[in-house]
Amino acid sequence: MSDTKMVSLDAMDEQLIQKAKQEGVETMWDRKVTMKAPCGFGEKGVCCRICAMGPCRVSPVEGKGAQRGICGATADTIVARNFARMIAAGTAAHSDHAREIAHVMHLASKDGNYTIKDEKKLLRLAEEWEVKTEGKDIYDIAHEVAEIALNEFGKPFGTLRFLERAPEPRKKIWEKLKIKPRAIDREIATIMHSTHMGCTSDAESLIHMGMRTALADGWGGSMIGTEFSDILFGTPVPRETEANLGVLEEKQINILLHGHEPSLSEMIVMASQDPELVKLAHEVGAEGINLAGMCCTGNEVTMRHGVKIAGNFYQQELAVLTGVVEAVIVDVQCIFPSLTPITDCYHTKFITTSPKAKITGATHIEFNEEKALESAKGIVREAIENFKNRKQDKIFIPKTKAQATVGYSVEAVIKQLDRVVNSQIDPLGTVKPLADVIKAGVLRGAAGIVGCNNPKTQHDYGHIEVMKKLIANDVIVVTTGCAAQAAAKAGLTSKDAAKLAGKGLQAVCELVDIPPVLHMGSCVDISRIITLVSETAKFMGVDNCDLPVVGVAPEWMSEKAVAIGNYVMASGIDVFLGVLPPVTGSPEVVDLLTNRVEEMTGAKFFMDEDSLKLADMMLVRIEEKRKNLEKLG
Ligand code: SF4
Ligand code: WCC
Ligand code: FE2
Repeated sequence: MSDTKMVSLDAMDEQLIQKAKQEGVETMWDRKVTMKAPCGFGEKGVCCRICAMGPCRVSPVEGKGAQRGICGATADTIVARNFARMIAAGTAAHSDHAREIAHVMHLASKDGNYTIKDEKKLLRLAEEWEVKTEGKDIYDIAHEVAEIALNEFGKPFGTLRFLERAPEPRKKIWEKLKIKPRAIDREIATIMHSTHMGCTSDAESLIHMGMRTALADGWGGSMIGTEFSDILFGTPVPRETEANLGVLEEKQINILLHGHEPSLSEMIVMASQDPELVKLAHEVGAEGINLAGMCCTGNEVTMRHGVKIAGNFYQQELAVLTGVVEAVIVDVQCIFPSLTPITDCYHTKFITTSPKAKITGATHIEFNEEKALESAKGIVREAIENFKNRKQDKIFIPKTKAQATVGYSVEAVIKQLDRVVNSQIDPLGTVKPLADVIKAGVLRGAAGIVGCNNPKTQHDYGHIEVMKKLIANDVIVVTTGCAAQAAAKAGLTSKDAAKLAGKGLQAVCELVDIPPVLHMGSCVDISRIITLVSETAKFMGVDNCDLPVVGVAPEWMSEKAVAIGNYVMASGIDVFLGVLPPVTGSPEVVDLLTNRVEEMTGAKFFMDEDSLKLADMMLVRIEEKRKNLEKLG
């Protein structure tokens, strides 16, 4: 058995893991032990399964073992191809999510389940995309804008529309490097083509192409995902909530929302408030219906409704172990197939809803967007009817939970900043106050801390330690995804956490009335961070790479994170990784990513498995950027 002390920062996780052992239930930790050390070839990225002459695994060490695959591919080629394919897969995931949301907007109608919640944001976007709005019904505008977005996936000519939002020097860099993404699907297809057996073998070219595809995620799919979700479901504003498994309620129907697309979770939120279903919940002996979120769908509904956060990626099995979850409702991405055997050990229903993510042994209730609320009600009803099946002797809800303030969209951040603007002198609604405190050095810089959990590190340790170190050094933190949930659980997204910040950041938190770590949403909402950085750069008349800003993924695990890392880097922001990507088998690829890309994009990757060292490297880099910024005046 693994040393459970290594498992998590949170003692509560360990209590549940002990419970699993006592009840003979297998968790990811048991499987991690069975798995032993990861395959060395795979870990270094030097195994190729691209054609049936192989699989070929080449030696990362010169002179030892096979140096080339059967076709002659070198370690550099194999590593770069595998890496590029990770980017393509990640981009596909975020972008297909966005496509669904755009379809939902195309469906939206005044009397339908899906309506337009943020008309102003829709009108702004319509103007940006030159859609005529005068005298037109808001839904006609929505449909037209949605159709344009849907065309971004497959248009035959031109490059993506949202690229125009970048600072001018950034656009020039992309132009020069020829990495302005064309249609989103096209960039994904191009990678799949170029990495096919016998196509591109040049590592640099693959990294290049990878950047273009990744940019199709950040400035394409992810940005569409965020913008359209805001228009449909409302742009988040600050609100209070709670986080960690202690939010589960013994006397209520607990529904765990896990996955990514708000089109499903929004409807479940509505269904859970349906008077008939609330009545039914009382009839089965429960005091109410308690929704709790996990991973990004959890972030989406906490940002817009304050739905409580059950936990992050690595807690999905632990939530079921409490014995009080009536249903785990999932759509796509980051869902463990082990939720089938683990829910079988309890009364919990495991309900899949998307044809894109059917899971063996789960109950599949397909979510139908055309009859969204009806579908959602059916799903909630299943959960309610399952309440009677709880096994009383298997119930254990840890007490732990923390207060959190969430909901920091870019609009919300700017609104907070307005508090310190003297409107007689300066206009409201700009990033000027942020630019001012950065220039003055009150804030040394900003960090976007994002990404998953990974059993290669202690649960949440990387997230929390890096955040604490940065805020103590007057670096403001913005966060999304499972990193944001880690922060919420640790109390870092509460305003109270300002006491852990350095003097400068503390003063900013007080004046602007914000926590030192801002929860900005789900993984696609990293586009919010990119937008905020770009707006600040534009305001200061510089490029993103000139700002003392870093991107960090201390515990990443998914292909989506690889796409994110690459678009953040290609957008001019340094990326710090706490888990090594499978590239170390190629000195050429490592050199490209951690060194040579800087000449191209003004940013590069830093990698170190020691989070604290990583944080030190960030602080050094931030100060370097500050010096250069001063020179720029
Ligand atoms: Fe081996 Fe080349 Fe085929 Fe890859 S593409 S499996 S290296 S022969
Ligand atoms: Ni985004 Fe990572 Fe969480 Fe999944 S939900 S686990 S990709 S950070
Ligand atoms: Fe996510």
